[in-house]
Amino acid sequence: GKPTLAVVGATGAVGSVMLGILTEREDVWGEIRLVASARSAGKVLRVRGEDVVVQALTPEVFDGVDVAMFDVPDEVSAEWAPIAVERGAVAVDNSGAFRMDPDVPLVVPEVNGEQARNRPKGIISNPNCTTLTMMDALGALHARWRLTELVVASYQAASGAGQPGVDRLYDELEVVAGNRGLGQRAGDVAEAVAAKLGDGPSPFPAPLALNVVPVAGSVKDGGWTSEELKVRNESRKILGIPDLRVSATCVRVPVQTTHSLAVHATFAEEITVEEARAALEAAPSVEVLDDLAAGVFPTPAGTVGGDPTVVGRLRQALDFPNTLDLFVCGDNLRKGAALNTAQIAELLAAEFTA
Ligand code: 2RA
Repeated sequence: GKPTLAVVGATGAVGSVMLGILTEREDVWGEIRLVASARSAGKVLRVRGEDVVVQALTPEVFDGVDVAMFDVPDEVSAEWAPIAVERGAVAVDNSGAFRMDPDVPLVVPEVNGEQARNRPKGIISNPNCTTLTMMDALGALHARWRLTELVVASYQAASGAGQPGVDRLYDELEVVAGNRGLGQRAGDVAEAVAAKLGDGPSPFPAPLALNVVPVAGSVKDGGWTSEELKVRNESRKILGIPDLRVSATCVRVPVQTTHSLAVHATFAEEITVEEARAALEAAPSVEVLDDLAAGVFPTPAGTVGGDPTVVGRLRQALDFPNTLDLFVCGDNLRKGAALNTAQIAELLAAEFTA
């Protein structure tokens, strides 16, 4: 029969998108079990046109499960993915808990899908959304010109911080909406937001409305953030280039969903815009929107809700031979999270039914 799937974290921002994706895509699953914290157990969610009651996260919930997807915080995955494996499932984990474990493959099906078969711990990791947003495009270019250096700046959406991030962005936008005097004096937006929202919890370290915040993730050694280190470490692992030179600056912007990246990619061989465009157009999961004179370029608002990685602004870097500059947008909840996880799970489903 068809394999049984468990979706752990079904009620979160990524989980909700996952239920839509499971409903839209070719149905390779038998039973789909929805799992969340005890607080959300008993809720009824729709998947594949049917109502499904959410079950609490317990060891027994994994009995009979073939594939268990996890969209939960790192510490929950660290504890529960191995329990799912003990109960007989393969875990596909979208947290940071296992991504850099040498015994856990870090998989983007279009780039290194074959690595999903080698999973000594029974766990496969899904990359962080910021890395993932550019991987299909960079994988296609790397296959031909060999990537040697990557300098990126990200423009990350509020939903990267989950539903609390989205709620906070809209709460702040309500505070600033209609107040055209704001944004002219240092600190006035922060004061207006604090006056209305008090010390209400924000996942962001500064106001996001009328602002950009050059901090995403947690603070790490040397002044780097966790997001910036993930871009470096995960790009190296996925592309299989252990000595890839990477430098990233990760920035949060007042966008609901879809991360963007300004990418400065250097290759071992000379690359032209025309050849790069052809290679990107040939990549099935990449869409090229690149006709500046005609006003055609990628934006997050024009990308959100779709599956492809959208690239544009292709330029031969004027002062850097072998370097291509480009702008990349990808829905951080879809390809950046739920879609890639679903694609990995489908590779497993194909193995089980083969
Ligand atoms: C963010 N990449 O955008 C993170 C989510 N995993 O905050």
